[in-house]
Amino acid sequence: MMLNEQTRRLWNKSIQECDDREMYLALQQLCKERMQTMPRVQGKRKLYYLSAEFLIGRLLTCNLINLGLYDAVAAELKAAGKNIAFAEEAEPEPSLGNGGLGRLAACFLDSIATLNLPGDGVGLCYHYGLFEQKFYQNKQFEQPDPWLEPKSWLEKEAVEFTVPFANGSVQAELYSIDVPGYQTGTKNKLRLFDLKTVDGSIVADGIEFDKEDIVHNLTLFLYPDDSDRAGRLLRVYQQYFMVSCAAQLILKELEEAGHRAEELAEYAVIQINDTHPSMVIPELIRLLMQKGVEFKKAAEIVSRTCAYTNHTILAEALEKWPLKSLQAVSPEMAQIVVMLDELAKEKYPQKELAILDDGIVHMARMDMHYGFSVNGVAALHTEILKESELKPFYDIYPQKFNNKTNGITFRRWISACNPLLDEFITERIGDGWKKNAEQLEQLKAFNSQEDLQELLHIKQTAKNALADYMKHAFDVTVNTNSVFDVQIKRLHEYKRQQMNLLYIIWKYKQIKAGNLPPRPITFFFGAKAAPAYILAKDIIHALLCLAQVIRQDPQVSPWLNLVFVENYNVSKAEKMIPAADVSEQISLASKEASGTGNMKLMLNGAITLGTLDGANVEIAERVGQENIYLFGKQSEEVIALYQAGTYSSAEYYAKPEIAELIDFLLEKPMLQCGDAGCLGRLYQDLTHKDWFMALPDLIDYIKVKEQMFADYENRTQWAQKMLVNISKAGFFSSDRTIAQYQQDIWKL
Ligand code: 26Q
Repeated sequence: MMLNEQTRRLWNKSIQECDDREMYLALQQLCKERMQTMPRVQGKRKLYYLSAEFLIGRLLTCNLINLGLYDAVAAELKAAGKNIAFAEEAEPEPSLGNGGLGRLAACFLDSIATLNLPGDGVGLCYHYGLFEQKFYQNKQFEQPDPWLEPKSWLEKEAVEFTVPFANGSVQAELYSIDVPGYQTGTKNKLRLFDLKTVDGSIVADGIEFDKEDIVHNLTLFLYPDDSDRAGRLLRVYQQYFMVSCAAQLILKELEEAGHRAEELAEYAVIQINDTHPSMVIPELIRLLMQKGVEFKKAAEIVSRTCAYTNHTILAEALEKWPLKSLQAVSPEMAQIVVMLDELAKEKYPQKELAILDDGIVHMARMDMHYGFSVNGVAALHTEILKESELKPFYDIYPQKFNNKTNGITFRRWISACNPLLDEFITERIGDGWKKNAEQLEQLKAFNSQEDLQELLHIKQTAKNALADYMKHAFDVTVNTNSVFDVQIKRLHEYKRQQMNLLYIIWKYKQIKAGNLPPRPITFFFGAKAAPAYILAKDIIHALLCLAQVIRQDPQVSPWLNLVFVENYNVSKAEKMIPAADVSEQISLASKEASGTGNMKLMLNGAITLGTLDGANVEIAERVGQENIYLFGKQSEEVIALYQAGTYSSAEYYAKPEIAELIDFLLEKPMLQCGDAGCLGRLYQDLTHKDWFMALPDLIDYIKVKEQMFADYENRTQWAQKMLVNISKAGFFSSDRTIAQYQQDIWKL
């Protein structure tokens, strides 16, 4: 009944008379009204999770679940002859993140609220999220992706701040999105700042716009990872705008709660999500000094307030800005950075510990000197930080270092996206696992023939659903009897989609030679490449060309299918993950800080094929050798190879069995589908550079993958592996991660 009231009030229509969009908006309004009257989570100390990205995805389903409304609403719709799925599909996806780091922030918000911890997310309200990916002539093109609508989840707050840039001040407005806890009756908020004078009409062709026109462009776009240098200064403007607003908000709330500026650390804690918000440290100090706090005292207060999370060990991804850039954006803030550097040098004069070195500001170093906690995002990652990447800092501040292995919210990554699996679990062990994920362990006992058949049936149903979606959305046919092998993540050389490409070429050649696999295989890819990342785009091109070669080959196409899903995002992930049989986690060991897709796929009963990298190590520890397929060099060996500098891809190319796979890139079938320039560049890279060492792991990868496809044919044994994976996934709940942040760092 509650929905019918809503559609009457909103549209003066019955449920039956509403179209999908009207239905979606009525449901959104229903949630918003419920959340408006909900109290905020209370506590002494408040967390501010500062992040340039919150990849929240669509909100309707998860909000209905957390508010306890989902079942009632779905039933009401069903009684009216409607399916809630169509309303869900009408929601535009806010793509306010690049990938893992942004999605992690979104999972954390759900868990923070669910654990009843007082904590808000603070970031930017980009008008276009990450670009929309389009394929044309087997290449990626980028389009703006508007997501804001007149009626959205955003609410305007009655707060405005002035941000003082060197060349004039700008005005900021604040929007917020309510974040309800799962069955808590309380909420936190995601606060997103926007520039008042932003103007979408300056966007020209594709995603091109005037990068100098700060007053109109500042919050238009989210920066793609590793983007071009031409627009770099804009990134500094964005970051300073974000942290200046955040710092003003934090001090305002402190004051409103009746506390003094000197008491900041007692009442607030700031989690700095990678170095993107690191300028909050000098900015807070600047504002405290304006309030009369002396510099050293202000630095000490802020150091007890801020904690830093590192998400990468790729040296080229650690942010460094020329001091000149900071000065061009905010001379006052830049001056504080210089003072912080001098203060740190008094105690620690060593070059490798310097914040400012040769005119360059090392953001992570500022976080480590002036934060009270530094954490990595998986056990292996944190060890590597301590032993190599950040070793000089670990030597002087060992007590600051700690690990927080990433996690994912089970509300979205099982309850919302895989309701049949949710039901399978709940029927057997009750619903306690939704609040206490470790209870999933109890599922392991349910391994009768009947249970395992049921599990296989649920997987098959999800595969059928994905196949239906591929048909109506892309007019692509997939064989639902094939193995679904899935690699979904940003396109990066270190993630090694190119190694998967070489496997598929190998398989193609095997089939041509008459060696047929036990059953057909569908290789799914989903990946965006940063617009300026040439080699990543070449890999996409090669995969799309290979897909066409396979499609056009009647001898191979009954056995192989390569499906590259255009514009991979959270909504696509929610469709692909429940349907996956195999989870490709094949990064070069030591390079993937954690990964979180690996956890989502495991939770949904996919078996991991991977290297001992990031959180894969902890997955392997929990499921045991029989329930995961591992291959390739281990991290110590890789690190030693880099140190020695002896790796030569040419030596591997000298092996005929490897050469024939790479050579295929430049043979007639591929050249007929693609661009010789792009394919040639990839060929050159693999044969002369291969910086992320795809070739040394390739033969082992092929061998282990073959074993895995053979094992897949023992369906009950495979289902047993699925069951173990699901039952061991409890550790990877973001509720556990957040409980650890609370216990060791935040102490709210
Ligand atoms: C930096 C400067 C200029 C422009 C863009 C950037 C930029 C933007 C985004 C740099 C990095 C990112 C994103 C990094 C990221 O997503 N890292 C992933 O974080 C996950 C959550 O911890 C881990 O699971 C992944 O292993 C890690 O790659």
